[in-house]
Order: sequence, then structure tokens, then C-alpha cells
Amino acid sequence: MQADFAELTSKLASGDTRALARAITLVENEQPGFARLLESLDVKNTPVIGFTGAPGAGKSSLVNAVVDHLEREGKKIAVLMIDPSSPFNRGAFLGDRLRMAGHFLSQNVFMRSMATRGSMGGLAPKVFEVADVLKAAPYDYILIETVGIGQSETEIAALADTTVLVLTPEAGDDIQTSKSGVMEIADIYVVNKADREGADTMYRNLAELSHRHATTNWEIPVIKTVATQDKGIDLLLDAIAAHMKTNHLPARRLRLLAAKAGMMIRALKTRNLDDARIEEALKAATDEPDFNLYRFVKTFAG
Ligand SMILES: Nc1nc2c(ncn2[C@@H]2O[C@H](COP(=O)(O)OP(=O)(O)O)[C@@H](O)[C@H]2O)c(=O)[nH]1
Ligand SMILES: [Mg+2]
Repeated sequence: MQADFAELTSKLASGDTRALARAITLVENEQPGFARLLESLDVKNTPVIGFTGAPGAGKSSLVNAVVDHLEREGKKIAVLMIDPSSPFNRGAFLGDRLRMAGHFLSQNVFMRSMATRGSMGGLAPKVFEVADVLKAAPYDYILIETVGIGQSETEIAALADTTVLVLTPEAGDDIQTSKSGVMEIADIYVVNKADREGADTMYRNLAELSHRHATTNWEIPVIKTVATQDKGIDLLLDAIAAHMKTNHLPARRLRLLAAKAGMMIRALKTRNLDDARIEEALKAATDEPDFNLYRFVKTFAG
């Protein structure tokens, strides 16, 4: 088993996409040994770009256009699409696949979709781990598309180095109503479908909003794009590059990582914590003259 993982990790590190797909499946489904596989990964600092926004805003189209550009620059790109439904029973998923079909045969682009396994939206439960598997493979960028439903924006912001919020000229109400959350977590605002009426108004409103909330570090740039006509993509890539240069680890990201680590630590601690084992340890401990239950619990939980 161990030797098998050594082979798997070295294969995925060398760019074997079948090994990569197998490793992701192993992790995603928590197949036997997945924890050891994760421990054996050489996780690099591959930049992660998150794309979030309402369904239909043009996230997939934008990811597709960005992949095109990066690929032309000779970069290798991994794309994770997080679909809030099961990946195999939704037309939307097939649509994404078809739209991205141009990249299917390319050795430089790896695509994978993950379901969120729940109606709440949010990221797929194993997206952190899968992103780490991708970081152990030789990609220059990891792009993650996620439908912005509540929680998922904050999660994507914690996972991504740069978070792109994709809006449309019609999204005025979204902005009005989402005073907290979605607007705050973005590093870049995109007004996609800029070929449509209202794009300039939307652009101005966003620019004003962004200026008002500018920090010394960063004023959220607003980029107009027409994803389907490959317009504005260069500007978007420039903005992404500029943001990556500012690269400070935001507090929210550290907080999410701490929560994640906390969960994992607690899970590890309780893994072998059956009552029989506690009883056995307790038997020895209670023989001591200075037995104290609270101290016992503390040392046992170590
Ligand atoms: N007019 C116009 N349509 C677009 C643009 N970008 C995407 N679309 C269309 O909007 C629809 C939804 O796009 P999609 O990329 O699937 O959005 P997603 O749900 O956010 O991933 C598709 O029919 C696209 O062809 C754009 O810039 N202009
Ligand atoms: Mg999509």
C-alpha cells in the first residue's frame, strides 16, 4: 500500500494525469489510505484563482477564456468546477463540459468537477484536499469555479489566493442586497456580459463602491469582460497578476485554515477513543493516590 502511494505520488508529481485523477478520486471518496496519500504529498504554492458568482453570470465562459489565454502563454492549468448538484444529473454540468471541450485533449489543461453533496451550496467537502493534490502536480495555476451561494464565497476566498467575483449588468439588486459577504470577499470585480445594456452603469457603481472601501493594500479593480468574445481577459489577467503580487495572507484565510486544522485535529484525537481504551487507562490512573479526573481527561486528550 505504502509503496503503491509512493508510485502514485511520484507519478502525479511528474504530470501523469491518470495518476492525478486516481489520487483525486481516492481523496474525494475517502478510500482506504487517503490520509496517508495526503501526508505523502509534496504540496507546492501553486496560485489558486477562484471564480464565484450567481449561476449564469458567465463563470464557466470566463474560466474557459482565461484558460485559453494562459495556455497560449505556455502555462499548465488545472480547473476544478464545483457544482452544487451531483455532477452526473445536471444539464448545467454537461453544458460546462461542452463549453470547455476545446481543452479536453490538451495535455496542459486538467479538468475535474466536484459535487457539493448537499442542497446548501458551499464548497465540496474535500475541495481543500483536492486542491492540495493538484498542488502536488505540475500546474502553474489552479482555477476553481464555484456557484456563489451563501457560505461558498467565504470558503472560496479562504482557499483561493485571488477571488474573482463575476457579476453582470443585471446584477444591481444582488449588490444592493448583499451588504455583507459576497462583495467583501472578492479581490477583483468582473462585469461580464459587458456587451449588454447597463454595463457602464454597473461598472461605475462598482468602481465607486470599491473606491469607498479601498484599503492601503488594495482597491478592488473592476474589469469589464465579454467572456464569449474573449474581451477584457488580458485586463483581468493583469489584475490577477497585480493582486498575486500583493500577496498577503488575509486574516479570513488564516481563520478558515485554523478551523479546518481544528476539525482535523479533533477528528484525529477521537479516532481511537473508544470507551474500552478509556476504561483501561482509567483503571491504572485510579490506582494512583492522587487521582484527579480532570487532570486525567486532560492528559488523555493530550
Ligand atoms: N452576451 C453574453 N453572454 C455570455 C457572456 N458570457 C457568458 N455568456 C452566456 O451566458 C450563459 C451562462 O454562461 P456560463 O458560463 O455557463 O455561466 P455560469 O453559470 O456562471 O458558469 C451562457 O449561455 C453563455 O454563453 C458574455 O460576456 N456576453
Ligand atoms: Mg458554470
